[in-house]
Amino acid sequence: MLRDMEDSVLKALEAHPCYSEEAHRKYARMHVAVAPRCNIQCNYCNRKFDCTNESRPGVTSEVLTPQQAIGKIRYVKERIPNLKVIGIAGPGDALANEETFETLELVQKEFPDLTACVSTNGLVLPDCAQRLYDLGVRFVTVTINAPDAATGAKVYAHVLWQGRSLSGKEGAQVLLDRQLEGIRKCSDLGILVKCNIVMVPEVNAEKIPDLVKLVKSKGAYIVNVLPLIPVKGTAFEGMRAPTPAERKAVIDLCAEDARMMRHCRQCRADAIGMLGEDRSAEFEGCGYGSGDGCGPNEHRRTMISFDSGPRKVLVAVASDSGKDVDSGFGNASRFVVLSVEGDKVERLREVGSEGLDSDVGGRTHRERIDALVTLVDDCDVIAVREIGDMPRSVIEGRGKKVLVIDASVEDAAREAARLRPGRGPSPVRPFLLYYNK
Ligand code: CLF
Ligand code: SF4
Repeated sequence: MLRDMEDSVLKALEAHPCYSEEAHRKYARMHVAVAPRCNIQCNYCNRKFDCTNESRPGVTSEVLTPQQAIGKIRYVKERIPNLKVIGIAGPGDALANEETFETLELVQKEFPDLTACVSTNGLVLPDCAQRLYDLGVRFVTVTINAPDAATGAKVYAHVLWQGRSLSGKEGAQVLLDRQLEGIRKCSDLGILVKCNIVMVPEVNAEKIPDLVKLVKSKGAYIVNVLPLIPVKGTAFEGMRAPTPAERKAVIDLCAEDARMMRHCRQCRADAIGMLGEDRSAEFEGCGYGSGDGCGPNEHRRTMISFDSGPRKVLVAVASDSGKDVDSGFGNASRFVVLSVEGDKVERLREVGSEGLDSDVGGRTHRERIDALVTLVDDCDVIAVREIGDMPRSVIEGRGKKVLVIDASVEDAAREAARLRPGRGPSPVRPFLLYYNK
């Protein structure tokens, strides 16, 4: 494979701190957290944005807009001259957010000397591979945890696919097929694919050697086996992490079949610097979350105390009539999804829960709520007439906010947009004053 590689990719590979063991001692990478939404639910993920321990006046948890990301790269690049790679690794799935592509386009224009790197759960990768290639991306990480649907069903709670929330083997099979197709497409294009596997001892550990062979057969360049980090509030909170010896044994075994990464630091969605010495705190981001690897699993919080004016916010409004907020979350027959950008409010689609009811027959109430949230998982805020504690906690656990309101659909959306995750009551200082010289 190395022989067929474009010279420019080979050069970038030699300076990529994650793909090359030698490079990680010399070069730095920077993540820009521009991708808050996700299209699946992994059982080890809790995407809450605000860390109450970190909350203090003037500190707002915030993902960056593409423009903010560019300003931050400009600022960091001047101060970290060995910066070589810009990664988009969350806090949700990079490819489930249009902001990822906007950012890549801006990076390609302003920083052609930096290597762009993207991480994803792979669900929409087959549709995005060519677009990523055209935007100059030659390094893609796919987090893939199971070589078959039965194992996948234990790892993934839901997969949002073609407007439906799929669970169990059905969801896992769709995800697996798409991941493998995406790896193959990227590899055919000349993109170097790294596969991240989250090792969960009693769930997928025994399947990892098969999985490594499978992704290798689809063209993966390197594989990274990460230990589970059990996170409170997730289905896997009671699971144990593998011991270092268990993980090493699996990596050693898999090394017979594929190139294995051994120096991963499971860094944050806003990590900056060399892999072993994260300097993100120097650059105003602070916070910590529950990440378990780069990419979509890299969902650590980003606390930023600045803002840069209007950005698009997606709001789901519970409305049976389609006119007013007239329903609670759990019993809504439909949600109107709107985008709000400054004063502009636009209806995008309606999501009905009827199909969902029959899909989820026999599920527990909690599973039904999970499935409902997945249906509107691209939204930042959910507006309802009323809501119980459990649904609220599920929604907030996915990094969204809840607004209880009695108003028309459009007015509720406007009000909800003021609450979007990451938007604080009052910015400390305008972004540009900080990041531009
Ligand atoms: Fe970031 Fe991931 Fe690109 Fe690296 S991280 S998107 S490939 S630039 Fe690296 Fe961090 Fe491990 Fe990821 S140490 S978690 S492997
Ligand atoms: Fe999405 Fe990543 Fe969380 Fe999985 S771990 S649900 S892919 S953000």
